[in-house]
Amino acid sequence: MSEFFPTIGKIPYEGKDSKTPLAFKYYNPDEIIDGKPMREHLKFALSWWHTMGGDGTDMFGVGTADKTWGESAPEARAKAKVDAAFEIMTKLSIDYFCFHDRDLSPEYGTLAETNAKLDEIVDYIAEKMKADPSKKLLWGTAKAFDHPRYMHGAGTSPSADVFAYAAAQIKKAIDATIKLGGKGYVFWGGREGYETLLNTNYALEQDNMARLLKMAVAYARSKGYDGDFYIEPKPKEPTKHQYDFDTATVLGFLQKYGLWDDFFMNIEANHATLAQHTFQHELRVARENGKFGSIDANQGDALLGWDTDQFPTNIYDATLCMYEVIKAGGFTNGGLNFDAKARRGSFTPEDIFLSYIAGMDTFALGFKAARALIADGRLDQFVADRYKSWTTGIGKDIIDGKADFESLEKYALEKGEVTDSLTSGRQEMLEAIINNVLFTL
Ligand code: XUL
Ligand code: CO
Repeated sequence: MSEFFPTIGKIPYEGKDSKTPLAFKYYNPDEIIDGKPMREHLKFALSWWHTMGGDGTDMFGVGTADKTWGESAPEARAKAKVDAAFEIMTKLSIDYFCFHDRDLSPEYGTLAETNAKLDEIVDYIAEKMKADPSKKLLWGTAKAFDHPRYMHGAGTSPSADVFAYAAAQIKKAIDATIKLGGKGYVFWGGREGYETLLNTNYALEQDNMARLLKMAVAYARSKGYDGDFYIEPKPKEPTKHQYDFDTATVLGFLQKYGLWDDFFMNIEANHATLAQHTFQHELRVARENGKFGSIDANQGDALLGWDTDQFPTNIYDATLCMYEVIKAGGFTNGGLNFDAKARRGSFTPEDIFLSYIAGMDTFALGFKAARALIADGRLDQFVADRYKSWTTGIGKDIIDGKADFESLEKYALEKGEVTDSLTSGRQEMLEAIINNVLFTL
């Protein structure tokens, strides 16, 4: 089979002093850290939609990158995409991929035909995976948001017919995920939200979304799927108000509808910042609730208020992200999916590789920096010390359930003013510690 990128070989690891653009400076896939290779710590994934399909089209102009893969017929192009994706993954030492059903194979005339064509591509991928078992599916999902039928939502559509269609589509995407051995299935609420409450039955839409999720879990489990389901929160875009606003909102939803045990979070950096949170905040909320699952790695632009899906190059954010991942015990079924696209002006085939190298090196360095921060211990020690009043005396009594309002009032009256017991938050010192650790790596 001929190569799609004949001028690009396997990307080598050359180390931080390398000036070679097409080489890793920090990501050394086979370097053993804490008993396992870096590639297994980071579990990088290629996003089929951006990498294989995204050609730079925006609302002001047509695509700038050629993503036809040399084929004009949809069936042939879908197959060529598979070949090209496997070549990219191999050359970049990426072990995982993620897809929406329609990224793999587009819609045809009827759902039956669409399903049959999707089956062919899924079978083709399964064959390629058999030939190269190092390639694995991280997660699958359904594109239940781009076709006009989903203009008012899928699971939250006012139309029961649309709900049924979405269920049929998701059922098939779950089949594809299971067939390819995926251990994750993602729900990103594409158009699950509203533009105006003037035309919206909020309560019914929420109940119906939960119904859809319950049916999805019941179906997948009945087929022997033992992986995770992920919800990927996003506050806005495409709808003005997305129901899965942020992690905290989703956790409340899962609890209310009895979905807690099956679902975890897929946290996307640019979605976090759209919700006016830091990436680390979303990861912390998920982790502390036992709901950390997977990551869509990218970054937004502080000056732009939308989901720019840029390749992540911010080392500070990547470090604090990996700090949370390590504290969560690392990835289990999840991984680090680059839900990211090269800028419209970065349109050449080399840019695919250069942008992944930039993102992968950022997270490899972030991983090392996070390990160094934890080994350094100053941050963790500071937090432990800051809360030490909860380990003895009145603090311990409160935690042990031995205090009530009467006893606390008595304590406060006897104690008098308590400002003496307060210590500085030392934010600036802590930020300087991060700089210190980062720049002595
Ligand atoms: C959209 C987004 C999606 C999900 C999968 O903002 O992040 O690509 O990751 O549907
Ligand atoms: Co995403």
